[in-house]
Amino acid sequence: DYVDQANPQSTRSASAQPKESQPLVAVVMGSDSDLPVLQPGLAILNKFHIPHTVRITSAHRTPTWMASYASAAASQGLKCIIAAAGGAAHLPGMAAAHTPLPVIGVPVKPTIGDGLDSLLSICNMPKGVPVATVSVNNSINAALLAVRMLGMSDPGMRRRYEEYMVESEREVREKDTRLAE
Ligand code: RP5
Repeated sequence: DYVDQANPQSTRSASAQPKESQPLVAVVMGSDSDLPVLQPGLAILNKFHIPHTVRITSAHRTPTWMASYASAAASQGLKCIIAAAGGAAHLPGMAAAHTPLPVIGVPVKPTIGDGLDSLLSICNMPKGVPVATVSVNNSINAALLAVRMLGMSDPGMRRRYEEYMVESEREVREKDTRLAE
């Protein structure tokens, strides 16, 4: 569920996931302004039927909540965290500091600039605290990386990923064929 931290009582679904599913992936963001960037990644998680939860856990505006959420994530049964933030993008790194789970960082392009600041803020972590960082606004790759991680212990998931690869290749080959005609 998507929970607006300014109004936690008002919950609306951003992912259309069945309520009864145990979330395996947490998708967290620094602000609800990041949500549009995350929607393509959420579509990937839905395509692979991955139960997930979507939350706002700002490293700056809700630091205590962010730390408690990341600290509890592993014991909640989550398997990985996708964390998106822009500008002074501290959320992915701070989440990684509070959890042993793999954290995938999505740099969000800020209003000013091309997003290089977000990218470097997320990937330039000190040794010992890794964040797997995708390119600016690339929530699709973040979600696909999460699928690959889950596929390590879920043969069905890995099979669906292999089917996705075949499907992707077929799409490109069809485009190539049309161009060559
Ligand atoms: C970051 O600041 C958020 O991740 C967002 O990308 C950026 C701007 O937030 P808003 O001012 O739009 O809420 O913490």
